Amino acid sequence: MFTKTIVKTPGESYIHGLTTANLGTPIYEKALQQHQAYREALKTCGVEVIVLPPSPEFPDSTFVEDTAVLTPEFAVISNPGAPSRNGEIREMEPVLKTHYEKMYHITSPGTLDGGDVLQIDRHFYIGLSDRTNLEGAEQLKEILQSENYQATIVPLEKFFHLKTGISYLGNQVIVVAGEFVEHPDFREYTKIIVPPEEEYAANCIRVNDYVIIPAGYPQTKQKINEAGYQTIELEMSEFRKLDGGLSCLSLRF
Ligand code: CIR
Repeated sequence: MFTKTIVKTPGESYIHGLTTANLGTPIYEKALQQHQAYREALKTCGVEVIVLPPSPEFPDSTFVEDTAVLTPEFAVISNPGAPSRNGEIREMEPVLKTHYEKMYHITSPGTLDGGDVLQIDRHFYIGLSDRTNLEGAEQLKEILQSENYQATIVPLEKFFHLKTGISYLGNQVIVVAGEFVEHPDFREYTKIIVPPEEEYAANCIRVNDYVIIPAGYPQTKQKINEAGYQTIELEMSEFRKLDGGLSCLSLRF
């Protein structure tokens, strides 16, 4: 059960953010509209939505998920692996301090993006990617274990972030695409398999009674509905252009 979320409005510099997607430059006005719809969807899920103002000096800072890992008991401030994004944590830390007494930090040479961290009940999975290195993953693993959580480090083959290809819906049900469909680390879970042509829909978020999914992925939507979840579909085109998925746009706690 989540009660709060943090989001950050994209600034005008958003269109200059990092990307590997080759889908063109985002249209700023449209990104703002899609962000507004995202906020409304979160409210429908019954959570408070804390909206932070844009940070023009950090084009990618609307992807707040990468700046922290949150649990009910403590927050871990990440150490984002992209140099142009690293300063985003300086703005997020004071915000999280107003909600958490206990804070940890990932420190250099360790790097870690929150998008590489998936929580499945008491077990965290930490992806090794271009953004999260082994040192950063091991720092997080140690913090989590000291707090009586389990942690497994998962080297990624192709996905950008761990959560680009996997989401947890609760009740031991995961949504998986690509390299995670047959991955031994996720063998024990019940899987909703996303077909290759709908791979972007593998990044979805369960928020209380709803699963928020990107619009335009009918097979995945149907499978999630058949598994017993209500869905809310959102247009995500302008975030997808910068490799961003639904989870990236919020911190949920
Ligand atoms: C970046 O390259 O960092 C951003 N353009 C996209 C970040 C997406 N975040 C996420 O998957 N958690």
